[in-house]
Amino acid sequence: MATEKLQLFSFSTCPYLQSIVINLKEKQQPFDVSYIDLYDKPDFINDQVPMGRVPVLKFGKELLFESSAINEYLEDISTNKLRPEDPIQRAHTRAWVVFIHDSLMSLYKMLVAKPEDEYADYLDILSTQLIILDQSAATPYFMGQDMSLVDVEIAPLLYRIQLIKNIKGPNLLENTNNLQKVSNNLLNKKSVKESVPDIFDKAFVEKIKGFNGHLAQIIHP
Ligand SMILES: N[C@@H](CCC(=O)N[C@@H](CS)C(=O)NCC(=O)O)C(=O)O
Repeated sequence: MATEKLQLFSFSTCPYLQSIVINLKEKQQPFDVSYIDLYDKPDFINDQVPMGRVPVLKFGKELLFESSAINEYLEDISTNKLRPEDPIQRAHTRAWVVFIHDSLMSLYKMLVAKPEDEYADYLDILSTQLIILDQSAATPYFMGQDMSLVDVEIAPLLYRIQLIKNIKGPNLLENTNNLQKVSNNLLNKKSVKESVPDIFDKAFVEKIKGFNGHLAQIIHP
């Protein structure tokens, strides 16, 4: 595993950061997180990272960006593997990661949508994506008996879905079965519980309120 100190840069409610943190915790790899101001990013991010997007992983002279590439890198250097050996299963893993990132984007659009019909459209798109995930999910983990990179990537989505339900927003897993079981299992894991800072739940609600979209009008935090 890495010998140089791993330093992550992102902001506190970033789902892509959360997936890397879960991965590092599962691998019991020490790391530091620096939370940055998205409106005042450090120069090295503006200069070296395409589109200035975080999370970024720095160690020694290296700088990596794109959370799925970072998670794959962590697999490559770790003995505690979460990525399957079989090439077909690996391809499935990568494909589901792309699909999960698309679903996170739908969630984000649902959070920020202002007109009710636009909110309803993204709620619909996300619900469909969750049903597709449910139809492919095994239990207790997404790919079966063992935790995999798909779980690392889907946990931040499931975490947010649970928070939205807790504040009387829509129950997005209502029409799912296996996905609910995967969610219960993952959200009870130490690596997932400890993957966000203490202020996370409050910060996430504040973020929803700050978007001032339709969801902000209907939740009861
Ligand atoms: N596909 C990228 C997405 C990264 C991304 O969208 N990051 C957001 C934070 S969660 C960001 O940096 N937003 C600020 C910006 O685009 O300037 C990944 O997986 O790393």
